[in-house]
Amino acid sequence: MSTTSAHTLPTSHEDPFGDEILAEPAPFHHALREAGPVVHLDRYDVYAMGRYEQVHAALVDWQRFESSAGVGLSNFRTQAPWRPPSLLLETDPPHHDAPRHVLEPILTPRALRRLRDRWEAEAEDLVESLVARGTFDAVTDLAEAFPLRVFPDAVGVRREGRENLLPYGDHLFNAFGPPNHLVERGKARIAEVSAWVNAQCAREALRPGGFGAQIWQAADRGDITHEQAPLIVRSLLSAGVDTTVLGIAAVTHAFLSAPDQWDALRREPGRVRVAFDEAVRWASPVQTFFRTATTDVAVADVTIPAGHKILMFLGAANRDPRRWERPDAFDLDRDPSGHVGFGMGVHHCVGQHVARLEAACVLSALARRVRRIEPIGEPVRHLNNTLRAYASMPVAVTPA
Ligand code: HEM
Ligand code: OVM
Repeated sequence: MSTTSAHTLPTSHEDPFGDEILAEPAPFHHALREAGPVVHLDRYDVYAMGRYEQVHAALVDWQRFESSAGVGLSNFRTQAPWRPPSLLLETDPPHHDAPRHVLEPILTPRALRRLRDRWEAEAEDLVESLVARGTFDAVTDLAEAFPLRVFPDAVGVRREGRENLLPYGDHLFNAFGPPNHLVERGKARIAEVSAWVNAQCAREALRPGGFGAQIWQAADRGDITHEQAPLIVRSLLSAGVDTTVLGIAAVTHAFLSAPDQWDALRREPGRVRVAFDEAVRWASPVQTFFRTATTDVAVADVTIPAGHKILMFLGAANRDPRRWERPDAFDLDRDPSGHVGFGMGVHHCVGQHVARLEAACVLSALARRVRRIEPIGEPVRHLNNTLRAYASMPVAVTPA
């Protein structure tokens, strides 16, 4: 990184969406934070933030850092979005308010209590079968298997076709980045995959009582329109699967790399919740999101010109040594609250209690039944423009 243009605005020629940085982002994150509070990425003519202070400040300032021009590289004001924009992620107040107020009460910890017993039983069942096998793939057999068992049921989506959910999310999160080979890779199947996802958002497709049906009931009450309801269901199917898969993969990876922390969790299983939040800080399954400057914005001693995109590196902020002591350590004794892995401000993750409950069920079952969990091969990453994703993570477990 160099300081070529104005002497206060460092420039980087790197491509953060190139295979090398996606596979191992830490060195780039370090360079970005060290270069300054704001860095110009000349390859895309966007501004980037990697320090906690500026990322946090931008996330809570929706008036100057808008989402309604899209939270990917492409600007919706000049380029047509690949799908109708999300009524949550890709809007700002006041349009954001009604969808948000509808979704929030459906996903509170209190509202999720009725799911708890079933999800715990499913986790026990899955973990029991994995312990009986002794070796398995922690990505496909655990991190993907559990959410795919419980989450579509909770939304109220039928069984047939669920294999479309992961490819849909993979493409959606790739599409927040530049139109590179990762986006091309998803294009072949996306028409068919999207058609299935969109069809599941219709009232007739959703089982009574699930999150999806509750969204339609909110439309009947007049809290949102009947035109908005299917798009809000689509948000659950968009944001609710790959993210939790990668959250569970991340916490598993964290314990593989810090076996003493596994022993600590087994001694005090009440720490499953802090373990998951610390893993979300440590790994940041959602690595980046963009905003767009609504006006010229002064950040530190740099001015970001109106209309420009700003790339916020959640993963870099979550390991900023200015904010975190020993940021690279996965440490159950730390207080991870305040991390930006679920975002911050008006768009902060509305599904985080769903993610936490899923992870708590899986981790509790593992902590009860597994004395040791060890890698039997290197974890293999799956490249995605936005997600810190894995293809496989071979492990062996010793029963408790
Ligand atoms: C928003 C991460 C799980 C639904 C967000 C944002 C982040 C995030 C970073 C903020 C986006 C922004 O500021 O532009 C994660 C992670 C998860 C997770 C790391 C799992 C570990 C879920 C689940 C659901 C969900 C399970 C659904 C049940 C949403 C929705 C939004 C959102 C709808 C948009 C909220 C809004 O704009 O008001 N998530 N998420 N997420 N998340 Fe999550
Ligand atoms: C949505 C949506 C899609 C992707 C991610 C997300 C992390 C939300 O369709 O609302 O939040």
